[in-house]
Amino acid sequence: MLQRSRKAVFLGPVVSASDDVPKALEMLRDAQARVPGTTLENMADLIPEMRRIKSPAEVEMIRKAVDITGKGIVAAMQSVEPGMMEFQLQSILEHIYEMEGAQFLGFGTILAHGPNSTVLHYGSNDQPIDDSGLVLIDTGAAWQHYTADITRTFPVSGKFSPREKELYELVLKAADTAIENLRVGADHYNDLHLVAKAVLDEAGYGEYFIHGIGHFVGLDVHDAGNYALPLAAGVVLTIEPGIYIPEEGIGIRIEDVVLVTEDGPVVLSGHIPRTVDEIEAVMAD
Ligand SMILES: [Mn+2]
Repeated sequence: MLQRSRKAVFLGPVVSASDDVPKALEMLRDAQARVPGTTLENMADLIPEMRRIKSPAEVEMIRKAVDITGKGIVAAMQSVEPGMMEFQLQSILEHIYEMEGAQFLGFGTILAHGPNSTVLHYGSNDQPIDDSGLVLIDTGAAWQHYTADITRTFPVSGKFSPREKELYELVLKAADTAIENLRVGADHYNDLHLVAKAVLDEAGYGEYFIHGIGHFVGLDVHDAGNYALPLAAGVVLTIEPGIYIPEEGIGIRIEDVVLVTEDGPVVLSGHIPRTVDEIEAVMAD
């Protein structure tokens, strides 16, 4: 083949100096030693870039995954009862996904009550839910291999305490501020992460925001793509500010899936209850 085309293209991935040379490159090096005058072009960015920019058909699959996830989250909000185990509420959520036709999860569900919500990658989901505090669910049903990634935080009682409401609305303000800045040409770190962080800093809670503002989502929950590139139409990413206060046993994260368009951001998960009023109303129903 090299004798015919005189040109090879490497699609990656590019690995670090301490890793083995990829087999494909080793094979090409041997082939090039036998066919002089051939070139090797590095196109390792091609597939991650194709994955960063979603086609309308891909967006529809993500939208479907988000809608199914929303139905599960609403069911969990309406089903939570003191005395349940975390994994029992998780099974109600995931049962809805299956009944909606989604056989697979995009990633393991985090379902954390009270102090467990301050543990960033909590996943044992094996503790009892008592009648106080908040439940944090970070979850995504997958549809045709595309996944959602949504977090909602809600009170077991169906009503936020004044303190919970104060902190929740602060996180929501940080999320909305990042989403307002989500436009074609924006910079992921400066225009999204830092503006959300500034909202939390101003209220004195910046030090409790201990992770990034969000990530690309699609075929993978943390999807491929270069974060250094300015945002472009067709990018789908999560916006997920959070604050975690172990000394109060309160962890709050709000995560939405947002599509970048020429006309501004489209919050694909915006219909899933996310304000204090929306959550309290759906839980009272
Ligand atoms: Mn996420």
